[in-house]
Amino acid sequence: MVKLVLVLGDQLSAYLSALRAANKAEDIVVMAEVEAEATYVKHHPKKIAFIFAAMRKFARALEADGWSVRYTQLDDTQNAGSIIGELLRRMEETGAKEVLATSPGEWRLIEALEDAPLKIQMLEDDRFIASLQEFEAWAEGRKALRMEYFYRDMRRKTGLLMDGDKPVGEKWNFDHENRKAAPKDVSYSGPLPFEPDAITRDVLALVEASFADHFGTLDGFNFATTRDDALKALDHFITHALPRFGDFQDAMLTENKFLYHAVISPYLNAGLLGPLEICQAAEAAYNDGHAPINAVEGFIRQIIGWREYVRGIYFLEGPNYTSRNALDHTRALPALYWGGETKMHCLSKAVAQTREEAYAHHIQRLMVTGNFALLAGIDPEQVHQWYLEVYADAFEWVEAPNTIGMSQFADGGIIASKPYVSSGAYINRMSNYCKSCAYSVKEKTGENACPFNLLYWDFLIRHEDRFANNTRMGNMYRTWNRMHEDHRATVLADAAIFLEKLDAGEAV
Ligand code: FAD
Ligand code: DLZ
Ligand code: SF4
Repeated sequence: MVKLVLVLGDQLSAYLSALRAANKAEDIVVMAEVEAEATYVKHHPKKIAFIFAAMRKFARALEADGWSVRYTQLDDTQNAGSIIGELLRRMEETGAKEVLATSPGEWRLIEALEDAPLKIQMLEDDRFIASLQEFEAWAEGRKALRMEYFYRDMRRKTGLLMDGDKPVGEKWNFDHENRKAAPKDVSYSGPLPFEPDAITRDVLALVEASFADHFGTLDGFNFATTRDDALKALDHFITHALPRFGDFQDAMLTENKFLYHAVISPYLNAGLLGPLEICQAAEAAYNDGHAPINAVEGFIRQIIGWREYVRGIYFLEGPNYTSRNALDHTRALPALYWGGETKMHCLSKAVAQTREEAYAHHIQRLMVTGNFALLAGIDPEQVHQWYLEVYADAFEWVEAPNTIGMSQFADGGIIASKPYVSSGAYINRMSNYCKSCAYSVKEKTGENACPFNLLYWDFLIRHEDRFANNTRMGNMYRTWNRMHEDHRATVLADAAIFLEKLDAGEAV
């Protein structure tokens, strides 16, 4: 009996479980560009264009491989507007009675498929190193779910950078070597750009016409949209950037959006690349003497460690994870996140590049936009929606734990053992942003003082009951307590003035 095989926009892998379970000779692949997926949050136009162009090319590749594909473009007159609607329409059209699907990466869509009046066989998404059952078993009975221990298991499981049962280089983690301040000159010119072909140009025109009110520009769209091109982008990174990836992993520069980062997360998360092949390419660069251990270990840890770990947490914690708000933060997301005027140079730069590229690297996300949101007490659900909208690599299973957990501490400390907060001093050490800022990073109080300096203490004092006894934060409170009483009162008063201005919509 004919079945429909659902392939979603982030399931563009030839070895997808739903395709593996299907019968190429008789089953029908269903792919659909739909309004509902593009607008349930207002995704960045570059993200939508990337997904639609990659979907169209993947559908062609499947056809060339002998599959029968029913593909719906956004502007097709029959388009039902949602994934479920499209499945129902194609069932009626083809007489198929059953759907084969690979489990989506978001509870919203999993629940919609489960609730739909359809017979669905939902298969595990096994494009990961660890299965969800494996993660659950690892988490079972542990007091704290620390990434580092999970990561070591993934090293053992994959054999990556292993010398028998010992880690290569005699250490599991070389992170302490990966915190160099921003370099003066960057020898890498950034990710490999791809000129849009005819299919991509059609998509760009469609997205421009359909989602003009979404934050972000389509100008300069140059993402890879096929597996072959994504492989080229990976190779370019491994050859030209990986050797210095570790050293400058946490650095930020006003003039450089990418530093030595890979910019492969959209390709990996959409399924054009797989996690193991990426790590094996990096490991080969180490074995060939092309890249040092601190770079290769650091890079592999992000993929088989952090990426797998956050996915495990997202599915372990269940559908309500995105509405957690352990710190009771309620402030509305300020206009500066949408490009509204701000005098804070670091934020203005991080948001501007997000608008231009649908990309910011990890430290910009964590220590600039994320840090500010946390210090200012912004509602974590609004912060989460922002991250989900604006980045080309954002799918909820990976975005939400990074935002709600790692960045906003809204899960109460499942992912982060202490909140990732810092004053301006950290940003100044790791970047050259402060040199061009209207505020002074050296000033601790007054109108000119860097707002991160004010809000840092305001945050710690607001949440003293919760954090004062955290062993990793004791130093911060001891520093505060050593300050003169008058100074402390001025810091808190100035922070309150800053937040009032922020709430009043002033360009702070
Ligand atoms: P590189 O720095 O070159 O790292 C290589 C790869 O490691 C990445 O491509 C990515 O696949 C993986 N990786 C690195 N850090 C993480 C991490 N913390 N979690 C998962 N994978 C990681 N990553 C996403 O893929 N999608 C998201 O929606 C997302 N949202 C984030 C939100 C916040 C608030 C924060 C702090 C981080 C978020 N990250 C997210 C993690 C990280 O910032 C991005 O993976 C990274 O910036 C992607 O750029 P890159 O390919 O140049 O990464
Ligand atoms: C993100 C996205 C967008 C913008 N559009 C589509 C689409 O039109 N059709 C589709 O199948 N998938 C799309 N996606 C990806 C889905 O939203 C994604 O599969 C879920 O959020 C689960 O990760
Ligand atoms: Fe950002 Fe403060 Fe530095 Fe300005 S002075 S760039 S606000 S950290």
